[in-house]
Amino acid sequence: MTRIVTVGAAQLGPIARAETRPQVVKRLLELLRAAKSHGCDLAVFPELALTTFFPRWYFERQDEIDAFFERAMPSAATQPLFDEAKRLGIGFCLGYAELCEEDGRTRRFNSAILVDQAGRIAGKYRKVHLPGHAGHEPWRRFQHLEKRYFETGNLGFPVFRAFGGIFGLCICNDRRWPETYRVMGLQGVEMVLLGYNTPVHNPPAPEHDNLANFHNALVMQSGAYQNGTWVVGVAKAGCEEGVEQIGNSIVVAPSGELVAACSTLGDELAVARCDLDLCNSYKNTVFNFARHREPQHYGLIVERKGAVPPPEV
Ligand code: CDT
Repeated sequence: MTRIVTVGAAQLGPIARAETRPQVVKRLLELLRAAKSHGCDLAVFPELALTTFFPRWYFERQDEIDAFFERAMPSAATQPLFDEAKRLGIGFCLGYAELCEEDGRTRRFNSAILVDQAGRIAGKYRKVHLPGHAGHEPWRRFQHLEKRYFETGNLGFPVFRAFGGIFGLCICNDRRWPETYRVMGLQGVEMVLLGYNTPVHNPPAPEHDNLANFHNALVMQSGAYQNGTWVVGVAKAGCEEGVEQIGNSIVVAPSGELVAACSTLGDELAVARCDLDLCNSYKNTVFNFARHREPQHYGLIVERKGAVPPPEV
């Protein structure tokens, strides 16, 4: 059997701080139309795709921070994207900063949505693994203040039925954690969509800098193979406000192989024709979880209050 989903990894080049939402949405619309003309069912945009990566700055004024957030989705600025996607009959995945009223208070999340070909929001995810720090660290060349500006996502790692298959979302740093893929893998995920903003330079560990692209591919290729799923990873790339960010947006098959990749650090589309049924070849054999996974033998100690912490090594 074949269940083909043609996907466009819609990489963005840098977004300047001064760039307005309408200017950014115009870029997204161009990529969306290019994706449609290449036969895509779905275009995947990066993390925080509507603004510059603002956690690189320390802001004290809440109104300055909140200017980067969307209060509704669609928002007035993103409505043209929804309208055009519906008109073209193409879906999309979009990362954005979400401000909402929930549990009687204002909350802020680093979020992503999956929109189907009819323009309906088919799924939403809020980033769980927030990297960086919460306090100003002036010794850094640039900040990474996700822990200051966002709350930890409270939706788990759900999967969604869309595009004739089972889809999951995660965001940037989530891709480095095996749990991300495994939690979705245990729910039968067939395609994981994710966007990222990854600086080449990691101030606390500069010795990793020359491995940034290697680690990017490594985590997505292993996550795909070990869970028998497609993975589509899409960058906001290039030199944004003086900070170099990696590109290397890729589409990974359930075999772990790369089937499409971007080659620039600018706005670029990489297209792959993905057969969701290829997942079965892995999910029904090597990674048949029901037959071969042995969680009861992993010696897993569930964290509990009062448990003795492991010795420091
Ligand atoms: N946006 C985001 O999550 N970026 C982080 C940078 C951490 S530094 C290694 C990432 O994991 O790519």
